[in-house]
Amino acid sequence: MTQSSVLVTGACGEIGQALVQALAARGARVVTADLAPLPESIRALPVEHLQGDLVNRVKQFYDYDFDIIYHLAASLSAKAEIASEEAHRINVEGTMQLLMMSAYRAEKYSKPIKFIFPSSIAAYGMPNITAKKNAGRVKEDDWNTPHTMYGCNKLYCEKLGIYYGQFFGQKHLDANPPFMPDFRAIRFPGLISAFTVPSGGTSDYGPEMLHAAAQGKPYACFVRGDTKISFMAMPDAIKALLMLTDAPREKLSRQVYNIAAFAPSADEFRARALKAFPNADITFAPNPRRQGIVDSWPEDVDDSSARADWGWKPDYDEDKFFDEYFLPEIRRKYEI
Ligand code: AKB
Repeated sequence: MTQSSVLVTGACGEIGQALVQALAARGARVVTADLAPLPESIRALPVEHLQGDLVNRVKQFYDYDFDIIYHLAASLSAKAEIASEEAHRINVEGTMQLLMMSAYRAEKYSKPIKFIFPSSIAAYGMPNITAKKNAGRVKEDDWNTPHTMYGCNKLYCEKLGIYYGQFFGQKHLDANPPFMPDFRAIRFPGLISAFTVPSGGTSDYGPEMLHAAAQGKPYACFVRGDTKISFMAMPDAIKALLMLTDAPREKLSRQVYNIAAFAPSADEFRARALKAFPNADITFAPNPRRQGIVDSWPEDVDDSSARADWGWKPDYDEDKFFDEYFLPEIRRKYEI
C-alpha cells in the first residue's frame, strides 16, 4: 500500500484513530475527514485533515485522486435509535455520496478505487432469544433482518456498495463492464481498544465495563449478565481491514465478510474484570431498549469465508486479548 493515496472518513472515531496510525506507519498518503478536529493520538501524524460534515461537503473529495477509501463515519446503534433521521442521513446518504464519487472517478479515469466499508453484526436480526441461542455462529447470508436503524443502514449500504461495484452503469449484462469501485466490507463484532472508549454504540458495555474496572470506577452494566455477542481486540480489527484491502480481487468470493475472535457473556467479562481488578464494582442494571438491541444480534458469527478467501485469523483469542493486549496496555494507560 506504500504511497497509496487514502481517504479515511470518521477518522476521529475509535477505529479511525487506530487505522490512521497503521496507515501512516505503512507510508500511505492519508487524508482524514471528520466532524471533529483530530485527536491527540493522530494529530502529529503527516495527514491532511478535512473537518466538516461529510454529506454537505462531499464535493471537496472530487479534487483528490484516492486509491483507497475507508468510509468509517457513522452514527452507531444506540445513538441511531434516538436520532434515526439524522442517522439515516449520515449512514446512508454519506455512503451513497462517496460511492457515487468512487464510481464517477473509476469510470472517468479507468481506475477502480478500493472502497472499504465497516459493516456490523447489527446487520443481523434474531427474532427472539431462543432463535439466537439455536442459531450459534451465523453465516453472512442468514438472518439479514436487522431490528435497528443502524443495522438497516449498514445492510442497505452493503447492497449499495455491491450495486456500485458490480452493476452501476452496466447497460447490457454481456457488455464489457466499465471500471467500478472495488467494494469490500467487513461485518465487525463489538470492538475493544485499550486506548479509547467507545460512545454511541450498544456493544459499548464490554469496553465500558473493563475501562471502568481498571480506573476503580463503579459500573452498572446496561445488559443482563447472560448477554452474549462477539467481540474483538482493536488491533485485530485493523489487521482485518488491511488484510482485506490487500487481498487480490480474484481471491474474493464475496463482497461482505464476517470476522470473529471471541464471544464472552457480560458475566464472563465481569469475572475477567474482577480477576484483574479485585475491587471492581460491577453491577447489572439492564436497560430494556439497549438490551433489545443486543438480544437481536447473534451470539457469534461464522468467519470461514474470510479465513478461506484472504487468510483471516485473529491474533487475539479471549486469553491472549486479556493477557497480552488489554491488561498490560490498560495498566500503562491508567498507571496502575
Ligand atoms: C455498535 O454497538 O453500534 C457497534 C457495532 C456492533 O457495530 N459497536
